[in-house]
Amino acid sequence: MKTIFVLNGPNLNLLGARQPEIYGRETLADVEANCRALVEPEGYELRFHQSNAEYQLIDWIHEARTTACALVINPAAYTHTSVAILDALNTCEFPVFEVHISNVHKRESFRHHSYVSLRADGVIAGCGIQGYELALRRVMHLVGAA
Ligand code: CA2
Repeated sequence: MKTIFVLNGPNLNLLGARQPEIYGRETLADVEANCRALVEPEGYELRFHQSNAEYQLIDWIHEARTTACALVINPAAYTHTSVAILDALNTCEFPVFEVHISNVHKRESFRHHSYVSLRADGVIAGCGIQGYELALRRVMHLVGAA
């Protein structure tokens, strides 16, 4: 069975609880349920995680390196700061997609630069939580039957 990792960075555990005008009212549990409903009937295994710790995200990327066929990541604020996450992603040979719930390019200038985009095969921003499903559809198209 092919495994897809979906990783979420700091503060995304608060999704739905704060700033609904930017991030919407749905929770991270809703995001996970939507992702599962999309990929599991197609026969893929989904590993869905969130952490506020940079090292934990890196450890999951390392685990994905040897077990996964693709990875979708919303690195949250680490998008704009983390060379360490970029370095970890650069060790992965499978498709990597970067997702942002908000349109980072419509926001503060410090959100316009992404280290992760230097590795990502595709970037989806500003499509709300639907961006995760869009990324997963692209992943399934690329990696083929589970
Ligand atoms: O738009 C996105 O998905 C972001 O990755 C979200 C990050 C932000 O730093 C990026 O620039 C863009 C912030 C995640 C914080 O999530 C919250 C969700 C609800 C309430 C408070 C924070």
